[in-house]
Amino acid sequence: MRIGIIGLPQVGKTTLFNLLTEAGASTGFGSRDKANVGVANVPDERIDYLSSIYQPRKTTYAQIEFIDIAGFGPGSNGRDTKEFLSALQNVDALVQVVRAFKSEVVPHVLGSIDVMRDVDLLQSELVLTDLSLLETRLERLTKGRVKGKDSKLDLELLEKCRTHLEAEKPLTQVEFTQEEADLLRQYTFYTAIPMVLVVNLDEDQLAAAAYEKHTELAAWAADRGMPLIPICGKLEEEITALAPEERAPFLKDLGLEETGIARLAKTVYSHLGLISYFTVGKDEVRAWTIKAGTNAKQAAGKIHSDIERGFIRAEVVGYEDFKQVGSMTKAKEKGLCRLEGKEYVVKDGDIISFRFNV
Ligand SMILES: Nc1nc2c(ncn2[C@@H]2O[C@H](COP(=O)(O)OP(=O)(O)O)[C@@H](O)[C@H]2O)c(=O)[nH]1
Ligand SMILES: [Mg+2]
Repeated sequence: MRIGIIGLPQVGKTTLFNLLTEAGASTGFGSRDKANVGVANVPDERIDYLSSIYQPRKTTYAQIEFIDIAGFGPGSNGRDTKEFLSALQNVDALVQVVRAFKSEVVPHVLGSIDVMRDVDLLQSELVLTDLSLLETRLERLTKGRVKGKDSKLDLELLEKCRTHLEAEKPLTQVEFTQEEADLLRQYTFYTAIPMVLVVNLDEDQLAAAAYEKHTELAAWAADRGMPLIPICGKLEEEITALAPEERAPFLKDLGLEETGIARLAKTVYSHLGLISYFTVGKDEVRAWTIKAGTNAKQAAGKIHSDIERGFIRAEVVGYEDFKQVGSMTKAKEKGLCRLEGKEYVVKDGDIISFRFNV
């Protein structure tokens, strides 16, 4: 899974990228021309708990890859929109960072802070790009230049997309039949990429849980089915600088349950329809990433294709069931361990041991 971080220059993209991936890429003015790639762990209290029980040699969290794409739009140093857009190809989701924080030292590239202007700007750019892609495709289809293909469905699909795009509606918000959705994938429209919105706040705004136009932004995001996550980049940096044991008390003082970065990673994960199942043991406690709806046999294939091919059965204990008794032996004694076949749909938090034949 690859997630692109986008937004205007100087809004805090690289700061967030560093916090997510601990990659240490350079931030600030003049550092914006480079795309950074890194991997982030998805924090998971369940993995923490299972590790405390098993004391494994290795603990592995679910991971997502982030790409910090160079700034887009005004002030992006003449960077070509085309280049920006091509960096977006092959991403599974986007995180758009919008700036609300005030700062004397970091001027906003457009001279003032306005979250609505900024989100509208990027959204229009994506919508317009999709419309022009669409026109090209339509033209080719109507001129019959795509040979050996019944293009009636394609034409209908593109007309449908056009109607929505002209109403400035991102394609993520349009309902498609399975057949249409399959067709749509080949067109790689930008507004069809799921998006999470992050608003980067200063300490005062975070404390007040308010900033200029925050109700409008919340409505805008809700309208488009985008989760909206408030984060204070500066504060997150301070938290990261603390010793691990000091972090929880610090957050508690601020009335927060977890860091904004943790919430962001989790939100991206679930917004993509991803869930985790776990394997446990003395060697490793590990989260495995699957799409919701994956069956046991396919899930086994995440570990190794041999396990999928030779699949016999899955021994499954739900995470909550395990936590009630605190050990696998007790879970089995109490009949909490189920034997499931290949069609079993794996649930988020299932602890699984696969039986297989090679
Ligand atoms: N005051 C304040 N400054 C921030 C915050 N987040 C980032 N910055 C600063 O804004 C500048 C641009 O940040 P950067 O992450 O490089 O932005 P990018 O161009 O979007 O990648 C840097 O000097 C950061 O230290 C924040 O929450 N508050
Ligand atoms: Mg940057």
